[in-house]
Amino acid sequence: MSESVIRVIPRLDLRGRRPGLRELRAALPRAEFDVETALATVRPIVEDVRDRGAAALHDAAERFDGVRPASLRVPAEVVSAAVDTLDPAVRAALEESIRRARIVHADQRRTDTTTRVADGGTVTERWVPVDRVGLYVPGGLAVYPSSVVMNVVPAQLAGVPSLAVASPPQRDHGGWPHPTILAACHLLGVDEVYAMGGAQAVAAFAYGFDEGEQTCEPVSLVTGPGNIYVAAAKRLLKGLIGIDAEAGPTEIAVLADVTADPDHVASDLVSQAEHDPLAAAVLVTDSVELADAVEAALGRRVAATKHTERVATALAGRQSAVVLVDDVEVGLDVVNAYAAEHLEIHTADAAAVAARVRNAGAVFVGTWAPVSLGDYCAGSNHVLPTGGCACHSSGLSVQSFLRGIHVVEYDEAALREVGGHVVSLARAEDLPAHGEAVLARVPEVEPGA
Ligand code: HSO
Ligand code: ZN
Repeated sequence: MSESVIRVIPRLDLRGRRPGLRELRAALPRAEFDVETALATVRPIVEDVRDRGAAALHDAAERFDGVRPASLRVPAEVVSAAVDTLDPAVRAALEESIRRARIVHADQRRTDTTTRVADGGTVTERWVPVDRVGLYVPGGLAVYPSSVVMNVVPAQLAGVPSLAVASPPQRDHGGWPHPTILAACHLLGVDEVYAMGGAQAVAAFAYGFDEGEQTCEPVSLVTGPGNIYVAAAKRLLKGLIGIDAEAGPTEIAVLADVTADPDHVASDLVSQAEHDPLAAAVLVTDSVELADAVEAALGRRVAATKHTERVATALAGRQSAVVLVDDVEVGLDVVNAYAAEHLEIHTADAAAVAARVRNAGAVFVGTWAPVSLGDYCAGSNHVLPTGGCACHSSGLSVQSFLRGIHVVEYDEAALREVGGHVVSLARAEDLPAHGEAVLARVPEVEPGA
C-alpha cells in the first residue's frame, strides 16, 4: 500500500526503535475527554437538586429528558412487570450473565484477618461494606442492562445492605426508565429504582430527597458509567460521596503477531468502536502482513455493520491506530504504556505474553476470548478503568464496595512493652501529648524501650 492511501484507521510506525515510557505516552493516540469544562454546566444543576430536591429533579427531567415522570421512585409493580415483556432469549441471557458474574465475584469476597503483633497485641482487618450505594445506569444512545448486572452483582456480594438504581426517564416508556433496565433490576432483586438521569441523578444520590411520603436517603458511594456530565457531577461531589473511576470512552487494544486471525481482530476492533465515535481501537503488531489483512477486513466489516458511521468515525479518529513495532517485546512496552481498558492478546503462546502484561483493565487471551464475551457473559466485570487509568486502578469488584477497618486490641502488658517507642516518636515529632497519653497508663516506661 502506498502512503497516499486513505486508511480506515491511522498508522503509527515505531519500527527500528524502542521508545521509552515518556515517548510512548506522547506518541500513542488517546481520546480527549475534558471533564473539567463540563463542571461549569453541572454545578448549578447539582446545587438546584441540593436546594430544591424532588422539584428540581422533575424540572431537570423535563429539561434534559423531555418528560416528567409520574414519580421519581419507580413503583415496585412497574419494575416487576418489566420482566413480563422481556424477550425470553434476552431474559435467559441476562440470567446466565448474572449467574457467571456471581460465581466470579463470590470468589472476591474478603475474610477478616487478625494479626498477632506481640503477646497481647493484635490488629484485625475487618471488611465492612458501605451502608448504601447508588448505581447509575445511562439511558440515551445506548441501553445497557448488562451494566446493571456489572454494578449490582459486586455490590450485593460485598454485602451492601441498601442499594438503589437510577436511570433516565424515557419519553417513549411513560416517563419510566427503559423496561430492559427495569427487568434487569428485578432479575437481580433490586426494587429501589428511580427515574432520574445525568448529573441530577448523582446529586440526588449524594444529598437524598423527599417526595411525598417517600424518602430517598443519601448514599455513601455512587458507581456506574455515564456521559461527561455524569463524570463531572461525580468529580464535583467526590468527598461527600465515594465514586468509582470516571469512565471515559471505551478502548480496545490488541497485541497481535502474524499468527493472529485478521478477521477476528477486525471484528473485535469494530465491536468496541460501536460504542461511541470517541471509542478507541488500537492494534499493535510486528507484522505488516497482519496489519494489511486487518485493515482489509475492517474495510469490509465497517461497511457491513449496523452503526457504520459511528464505527468509521471512531476508527479514523486520532484516538485509534495501527501501531507497527519490531517485535512482540516492543509490543508489550507499547501496550503496557497505553494501559488499555481492554487488551486482547493474539500471538503465538498468547498465555505467556498475557502473563507479562502489567497495565490493562482486563486482558483477553487468545482468539476464543473476545472483549464482547467479557462485556456480557465471561463472568468478569466490564466496568473498567479507561484513559490510561489502568496503570493505577482496577475495574469494579467486590473490593470497590468494602472498607478495611483496622481494629486494634492491646492489653496492658503489650502497651507497656512498646510504650517507650511511642514516647520517643512523639517527642521526635514534637507532639509530646501523644507520649503523655501512653505515660498516663504505663508511667514507668522509658523512652526508647
Ligand atoms: N464495552 C463496554 C461495556 C459494554 N459493552 C456494555 C456492551 N454493553 C465497556 O467496557
Ligand atoms: Zn462493549
